[in-house]
Amino acid sequence: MEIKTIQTSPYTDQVCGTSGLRKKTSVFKQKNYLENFVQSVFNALSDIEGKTLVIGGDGRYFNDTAVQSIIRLAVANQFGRLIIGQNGILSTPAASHLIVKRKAFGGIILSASHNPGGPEGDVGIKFDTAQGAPAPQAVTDKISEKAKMIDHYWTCDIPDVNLSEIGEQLIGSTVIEVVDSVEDYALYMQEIFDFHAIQKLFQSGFRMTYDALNAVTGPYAVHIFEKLLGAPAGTVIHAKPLPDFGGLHPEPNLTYAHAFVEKMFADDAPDFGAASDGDGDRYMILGKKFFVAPSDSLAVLMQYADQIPFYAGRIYGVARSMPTADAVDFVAAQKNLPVFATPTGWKYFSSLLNARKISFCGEESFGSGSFHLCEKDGIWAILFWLNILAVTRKSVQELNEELWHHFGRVYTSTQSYEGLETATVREMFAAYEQHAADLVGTKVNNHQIKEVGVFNYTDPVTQETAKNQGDYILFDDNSRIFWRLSGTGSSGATLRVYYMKHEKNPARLHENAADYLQPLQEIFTQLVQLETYTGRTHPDVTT
Ligand code: VG1
Ligand code: CO
Repeated sequence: MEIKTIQTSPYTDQVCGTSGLRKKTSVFKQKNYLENFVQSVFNALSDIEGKTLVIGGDGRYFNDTAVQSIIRLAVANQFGRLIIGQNGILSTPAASHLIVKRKAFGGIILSASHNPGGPEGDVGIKFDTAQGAPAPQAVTDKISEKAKMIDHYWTCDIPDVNLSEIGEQLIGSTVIEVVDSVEDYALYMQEIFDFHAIQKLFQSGFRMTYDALNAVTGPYAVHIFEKLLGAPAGTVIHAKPLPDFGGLHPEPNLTYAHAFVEKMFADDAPDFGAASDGDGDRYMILGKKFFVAPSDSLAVLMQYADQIPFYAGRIYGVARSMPTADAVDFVAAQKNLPVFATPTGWKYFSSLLNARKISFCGEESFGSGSFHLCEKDGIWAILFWLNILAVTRKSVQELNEELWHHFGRVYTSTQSYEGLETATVREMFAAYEQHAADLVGTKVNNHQIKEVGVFNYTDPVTQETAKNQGDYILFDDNSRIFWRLSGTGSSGATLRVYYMKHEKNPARLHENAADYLQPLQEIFTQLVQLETYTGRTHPDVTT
């Protein structure tokens, strides 16, 4: 087998965002675009020869061609072993687990996660380190640096590898191993949760619907929920991963998964509803006619963590991203455990998880996880809920409302304005920042402003800093507005605005979150002059 050196020239836009490199499919299909980036990843790492690399993706359009290209580059770069999910499929958490279990050097996950797929949609690449964790900033910076100066890559002329059959073959000096995408992950979940208790729950007539949104988690969900846990066939819907996700949006939230949400609010709704995003690292939980806010979900998991034997005696602390409402803080305080607030993006949790400063972490965007692996993990979170439901035999709504009655409810809502002009948004931010300091002590729409600021973060383990992670306004009653630009979009700018307010009045615990937080939304739009700058009066997505 001959290794070929291909001359190339750099693309200027190969810069990683919140979670790897994400671009329009048409951008990824440009000549040498994928190869440039993958070779830059390899160039940024040293000593790859003979090492093991995990490869898989969420099955979206371009997944299969991209996996074959990556195999060629990895063989030419002389990796010792490639572990590839069958048919090129691996969820992000399953890839993370395989990396650690098989002591791989790292992994390449082909996914643009919650961004739509298809020829008009997006493609993405994430690189995970040997800890199965998203590459930290220092590594992604180095990758981008290498991408800026790349002038050649190495590949080889080999036919497409048959990824449908499990087994091993040697190509050049590289072993190509195709593995079952689900098996190892499912075994791991059985180590963590009490499958026997959950089986009994299903035997008692408990009904669940899981929407895999035709994305990566279908095979995982069918195997775990239906086969191992005995939920009736048909519990998992949209189970087949499809290149275009069957037209469904791969981000489960109140806006995009509307049809599923409606099902859960119907009179004959099952007891429990769940869904995951494109690459399986996020989840949405619903009870019968009841939606669980991600920040409340994290609080419930924390409250009942000691019921899961895997975590008994190993509950150290919890972290949430700064924009995530602080419901979990109250649970942690009662348990006398520390809470960390990090910037958006899973990479900021990794050091805390590895140092065992925390056991659990979560984001407002429907991602939660624990030290069981260094990625967020949708199916894990859903199993966690099932385990709690099995042990307590309470309903989803009861579990939530008990916390509200005890600690008060932290109302929260996230609003996204998509497809804005980056320059205009920056101008709008700059104009606001000019007068921001003067706002302290003033009253806007009857809300007294206590503090304004920019969120800067220093990692308590590595001491690395991340600056300008979002703007915030804190009010006298501790309600809060936080806003930042999304780092996962592939065109224009997406503004995300996060509202939260702690309500202790028992008579006001059951309101619609978006309506309840409307006064804060009005303050925000007024203070940044949203309509003047962007022409927008309503967000595209409210969760
Ligand atoms: C979004 C979410 C963030 C999440 C990130 C990656 O980022 O807000 O919480 O970690 O997606 O998720 P942004 O920068 O668009 O707000 V995923 O499921 O792509 O791995
Ligand atoms: Co995802």
